[in-house]
Amino acid sequence: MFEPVLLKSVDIRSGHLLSTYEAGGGYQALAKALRDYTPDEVIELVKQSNLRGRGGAGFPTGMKWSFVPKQSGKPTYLCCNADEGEPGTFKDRIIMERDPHQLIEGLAISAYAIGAETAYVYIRGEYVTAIRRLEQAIAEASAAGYLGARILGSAFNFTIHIHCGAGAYICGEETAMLESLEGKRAQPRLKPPFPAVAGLYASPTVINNVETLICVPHIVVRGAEWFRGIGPDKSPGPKLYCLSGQVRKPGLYELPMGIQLRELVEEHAGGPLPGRKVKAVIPGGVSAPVIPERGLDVGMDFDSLAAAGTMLGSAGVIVIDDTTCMVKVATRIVEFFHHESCGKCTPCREGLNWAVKVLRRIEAGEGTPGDLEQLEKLCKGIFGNTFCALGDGAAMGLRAALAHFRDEFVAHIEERKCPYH
Ligand code: L3W
Repeated sequence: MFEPVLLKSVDIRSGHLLSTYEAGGGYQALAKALRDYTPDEVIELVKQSNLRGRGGAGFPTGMKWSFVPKQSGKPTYLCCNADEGEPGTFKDRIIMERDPHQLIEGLAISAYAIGAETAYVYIRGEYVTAIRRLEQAIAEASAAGYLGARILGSAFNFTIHIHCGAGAYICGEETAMLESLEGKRAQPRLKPPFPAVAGLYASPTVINNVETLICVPHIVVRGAEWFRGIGPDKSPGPKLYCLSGQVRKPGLYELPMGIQLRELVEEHAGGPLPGRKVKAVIPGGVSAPVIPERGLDVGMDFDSLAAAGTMLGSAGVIVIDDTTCMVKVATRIVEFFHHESCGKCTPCREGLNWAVKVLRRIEAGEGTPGDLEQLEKLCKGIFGNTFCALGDGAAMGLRAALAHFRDEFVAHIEERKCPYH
């Protein structure tokens, strides 16, 4: 039987308070890390655990930490990406609202490992309750000596600052986030150099997602083998899945990495609404290409989903049933990316604008015979030709919708109307 650890306190009314967190064993991982491990040993432990980043790309966390140069002569920064803007994704919000000390402890241990004395938590501005709760928790943790100077009698000093976003999805892209933190317009930087070498104020900077950071205290307390024992060896650990769309029991679920998508949708989320059938699932936020129902027998982990032509992304699982028009779904998703494009790269800025126009006319029953080929050409022009993953996400999603649900697009063009209306 799988025992949830990341969400174990989120249903407790006082879960956001220090007293509740301490009563459940909170901050013992920080004490253990400072007492028993050198920073390099913490990095080694996280490497051994095979923890991979939960923000979208699944990069090995311990490896990312080990890229930080030891003697750069500059301060090292830790940034927490809490700009949860991916449609269908709400896991980090629940953690920050209901169990913010778990994040603070994860930040403190991670900062100790990489040699950072300062962390910035970049939070989506709309997350008003999460911001307030995290501010309160930082104040409580500072008063109790878990933050500040000489933490728990050690030589480790650590401060956390909160920075609120202002409603731009692009700030979730790590280098745009750094620009925004520096007070500039949030446009992605070219990589390399990667932030681990030259990030915030050109200093070494580690950027990790909220869920990645909260795994760290559990790895310190329970060990790397415990973590690796959950789910696939190359992509292990407890995982938060956000279930939304046309299912009976939408919500946030903690289950092993690698669980079958069909089990997640049909058993845990209760399956489709009465009288309906699942038609398709978007497995990892709208950046992840859609999977038709016949593809649901796939493990929810980075490698299995990549092999299936999609990705785990933020694990925002959006279920689409047989009453929904896929042309409408594709149009809304491309409209979203077009709206959120920062405009820096021409293929993304112009290509998405063009794609939205074509999709809107198909949806309205005014499509023309060459439109699908035009959309495919646009996807080809965008994919791989932009600084960041935003354009790629849009192009991959549109390509998948065209490939799997071509008949619906063709029906709109030939019948000159939406068959669902
Ligand atoms: C040092 C190297 N570091 C790679 C680091 C890199 C980054 C991570 C992954 O995100 C997905 C996509 C979006 N030396 C390195 C290195 N790194 N090689 O590893 O890098 P990469 O380039 O594979 O992916 P990416 O462009 O950072 C693409 C999603 O992430 N996304 C994430 C949003 C996350 C939030 C959130 O956490 N709240 O909003 C944004 O684009 O969907 O799936 O750290 O620096 N040789």
